[in-house]
Amino acid sequence: MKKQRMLTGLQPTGVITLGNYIGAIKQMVENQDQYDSFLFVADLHSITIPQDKEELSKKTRSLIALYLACGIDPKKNTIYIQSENPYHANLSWLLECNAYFGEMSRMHQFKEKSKKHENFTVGLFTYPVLMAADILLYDTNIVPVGIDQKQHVEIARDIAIRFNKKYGDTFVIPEPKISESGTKIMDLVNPTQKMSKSAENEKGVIRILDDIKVARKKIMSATTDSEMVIKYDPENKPGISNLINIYISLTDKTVEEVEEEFKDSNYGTFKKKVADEVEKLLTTIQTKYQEILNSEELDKILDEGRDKTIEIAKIKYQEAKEKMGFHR
Ligand code: ATP
Ligand code: LTN
Repeated sequence: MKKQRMLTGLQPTGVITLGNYIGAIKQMVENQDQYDSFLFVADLHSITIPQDKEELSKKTRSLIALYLACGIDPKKNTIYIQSENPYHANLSWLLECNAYFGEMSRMHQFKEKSKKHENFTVGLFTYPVLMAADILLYDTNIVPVGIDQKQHVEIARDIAIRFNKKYGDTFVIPEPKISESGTKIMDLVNPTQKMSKSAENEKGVIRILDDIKVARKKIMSATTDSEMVIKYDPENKPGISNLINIYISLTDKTVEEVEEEFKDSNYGTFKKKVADEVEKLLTTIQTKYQEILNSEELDKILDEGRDKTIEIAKIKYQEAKEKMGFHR
């Protein structure tokens, strides 16, 4: 039987965080045998917010190396850079003309990010349509993302359903796949905010390439509460619940098992255990990362990914274009 297609992308906006790893990459690694997997770097999305042009390609290469270091197997995944395939932006335009201003205005991410910048770009607004193109070009069935991206996958579904109705069956309707444990990892200093790659306060964010001692320290000084009970209660105990989420995601234990394991422990003991798990993960990834970063293998993987995805995307783009009436 033909495998279903799974696809996701991350933006090269900084060294990935524990949140990105748990929300997106870990799911891709765990499901790479079961699905025909596509994993890319969403560099076109990253320029919706100003980027340093000297840094952009370095960050892109580093992200690809991190994918591999995190356990993404290039034999089981098609790995590519979004901007190397012109059909993403091309299809995006066709879809923009089938997407409404009203629905785009309701996107949470746009509302949040546009508030942070005095003069934001049109690209920040149409961002979800480009994401829809990324997904729909490849007949994607499953899109593993963190909960913050669920709304964007839903808009991709809406656009696909609308397009199919208007012009005839063209696109597969994708499903978001949200990881069960630790759906949203929060900032360690301000646990009511998402842990974000582009966060300003480094103390709240664990980056996969952080120095191990620094990462441990961040966990040990994570904000908690004045009770001394290790109990999962995101509303009243966001700090401890966030650490529980990190711990269950890295150990594959359940919340109940963790509450039982630490029922007689204090926060310090629990934090140490969480720090041990983070240290284990970071050490493994960092060792592999250094080996991969400057290897020629990386370029070979990217060339193959580019050629393969251009071939597939070209056919889908032509089909969409013709259905909309573009032909001689
Ligand atoms: P930025 O700060 O630049 O917006 P980001 O950290 O939000 O970046 P993205 O590149 O936008 O990262 O997201 C990559 C993937 O990681 C997405 O699937 C997103 O849902 C997931 N993700 C991001 N942050 C978290 C988090 N804190 N917890 C769980 N998943 C997350
Ligand atoms: N918007 C996503 C990155 C992204 C993506 C995609 C994820 C761009 N295109 C297609 C899944 C499918 C983000 O910020 N994480």
